[in-house]
Amino acid sequence: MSGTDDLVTYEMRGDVALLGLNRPEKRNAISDRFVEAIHDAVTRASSEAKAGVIHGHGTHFCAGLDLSEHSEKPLFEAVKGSRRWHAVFDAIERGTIPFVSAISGAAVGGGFELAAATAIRVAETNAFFALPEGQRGIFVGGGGSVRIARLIGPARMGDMMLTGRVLDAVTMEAWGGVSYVVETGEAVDRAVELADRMAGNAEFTNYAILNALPRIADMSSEDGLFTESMVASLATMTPEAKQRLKDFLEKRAAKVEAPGG
Ligand code: 1HE
Repeated sequence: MSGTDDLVTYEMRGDVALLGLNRPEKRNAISDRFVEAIHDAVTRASSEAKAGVIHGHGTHFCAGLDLSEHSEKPLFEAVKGSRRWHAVFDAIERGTIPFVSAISGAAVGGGFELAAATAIRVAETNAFFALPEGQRGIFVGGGGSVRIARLIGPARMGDMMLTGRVLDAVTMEAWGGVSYVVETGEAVDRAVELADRMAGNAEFTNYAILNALPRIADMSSEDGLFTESMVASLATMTPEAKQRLKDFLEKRAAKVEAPGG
């Protein structure tokens, strides 16, 4: 693990890999070395687990870019650093297994960008979200202009960056930036529960959800519908789909239950 494994703890819970950002004394601020540790852990999880959860040790999820390193960087090094974040976060967003983020405390700047790369965000009531790049004189560089803008809309993202406003978990849920709000101390358990549910899906379907949906969103309607037909047909061809459909038809698979049912 290239000497970086202490920065991200790794544990398996059944089929789910639990990745813990482990630099609490710096509020899990992401240094260059930390990006590589995240990469190593994501690569390991992608080969060993069926789903993953990312959480932060200490009281905060992640304070974003390590500003102490960034201030020293020459221009081209900063560009390469940002591109490395893109590659690592892309492996989270469009890899082979789905990830869930469990957010407590700050999800700020690059911390919010990291959470935005996961398929689902679970936030505790104490969580807060900000994009203080305007105040710091920098710009998002970890994929936020694409991922966060798509989650909450470019106008709201611009509002956060321009004004430095800080949103609580409930407001961020209303804005579409998180999917679940839970009590303090409960995010990891809920995230593992959701990841476990995803781990029970057909692997190819999970892969198609992660990889086809964002690409189809980038396409024209015509191209998107065509691509959808191709992906849908491929999914149906897998032995796993054939078995699961047979199980349903022979009444061995769970039905869809009405909420509260
Ligand atoms: C850091 C960082 C950091 C904390 N880089 N060292 N991100 C920010 O602008 C957020 C800056 N951080 C904060 O606003 C606060 O630290 C928190 C709200 C996250 C947490 O507050 P608190 O009171 O719990 O902790 P603290 O006392 O502020 O910080 C503890 C230590 O962590 C302290 O160092 P110490 O040596 O004085 O103990 C802080 O300096 C250090 N620390 N955050 C470096 N970010 C790919 S582009 C992405 C662009 C961005 O991410 S911009 C947003 C950057």
